[in-house]
Amino acid sequence: MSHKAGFVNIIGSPNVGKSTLMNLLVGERLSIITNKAQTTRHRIMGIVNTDDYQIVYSDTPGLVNSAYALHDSMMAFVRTALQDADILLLVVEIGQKNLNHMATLDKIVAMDVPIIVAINKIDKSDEENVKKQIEVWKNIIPRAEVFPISALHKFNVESLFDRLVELLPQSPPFFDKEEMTDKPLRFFMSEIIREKIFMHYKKEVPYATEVEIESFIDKGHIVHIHANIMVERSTQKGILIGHQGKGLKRVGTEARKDMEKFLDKQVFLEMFVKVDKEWRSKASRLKHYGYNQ
Ligand SMILES: Nc1nc2c(ncn2[C@@H]2O[C@H](COP(=O)(O)OP(=O)(O)OP(=O)(O)O)[C@@H](O)[C@H]2O)c(=O)[nH]1
Ligand SMILES: [Mg+2]
Repeated sequence: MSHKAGFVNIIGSPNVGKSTLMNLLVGERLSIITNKAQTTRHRIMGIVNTDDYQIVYSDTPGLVNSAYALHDSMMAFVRTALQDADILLLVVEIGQKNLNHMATLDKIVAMDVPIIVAINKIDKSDEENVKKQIEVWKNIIPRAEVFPISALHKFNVESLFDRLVELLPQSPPFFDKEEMTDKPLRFFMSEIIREKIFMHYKKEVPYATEVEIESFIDKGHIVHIHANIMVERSTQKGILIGHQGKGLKRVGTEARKDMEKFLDKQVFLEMFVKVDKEWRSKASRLKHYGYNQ
């Protein structure tokens, strides 16, 4: 039998559960998840391999109307994901009657690859509403297949997965069959720290924060990680560190625990908070942090 492989690219509005769904489909905690919009900033690939097929999922940032250069980079990741999809997986949430970005919806409607709309968070609704919602999305994208799911409660995701495998085109694998992602370990370490900052800080602080792994040294039984947390202003630095350093300490403790789970090794984590003035609006800084493609 011939081999199947393809890119299943996950697109949608912010906070609808794209990352939750990708982690579930891949079976690993690759993407960070928080209850705040715009958590994901990169295109993150999660690869599922068997002898017969390879599915390359891409989690992408939620669709945004650009307010600063970082948003442009985030949307550039979405654009490439629209271009190279073999199957487009549009995630929406229950109650959502449209996409927050009409230009992207127009592009999706015009695509000639299979489109699946996953209506997520149906645990928050009832059967009647779910039926209505399916009709809403069938009207918006008539040729899409619609799957009501709950990524959080792992409901109906298996049938979605089976359908994706069916739709996968015949192709040799794109990546080595041992690979699970396109990103290096350092990337996941920085994302774990960012997740804790998104969880524990309000307003601008999470959005003004970037995390850079200065060094990652594997000493066998323990990994030494030195991370710089960059913020845009000194007031944000103060907020992040918190009274007597308690804020930063909490981030460090929680991040280290998650890193140890991810790496299955002991971790020694050192973090420093620094100011990188208006990094979100500067092309050169965004490039430095790995955003420009
Ligand atoms: N009730 C419910 N909540 C869910 C479900 N799936 C995800 N969530 C929650 O929705 C929030 C956003 O989830 P994410 O997976 O980070 O959403 P996202 O679409 O990746 O968000 P961005 O990266 O910001 O665009 C989190 O608090 C999740 O726990 C679901 O099936 N039901
Ligand atoms: Mg996400």
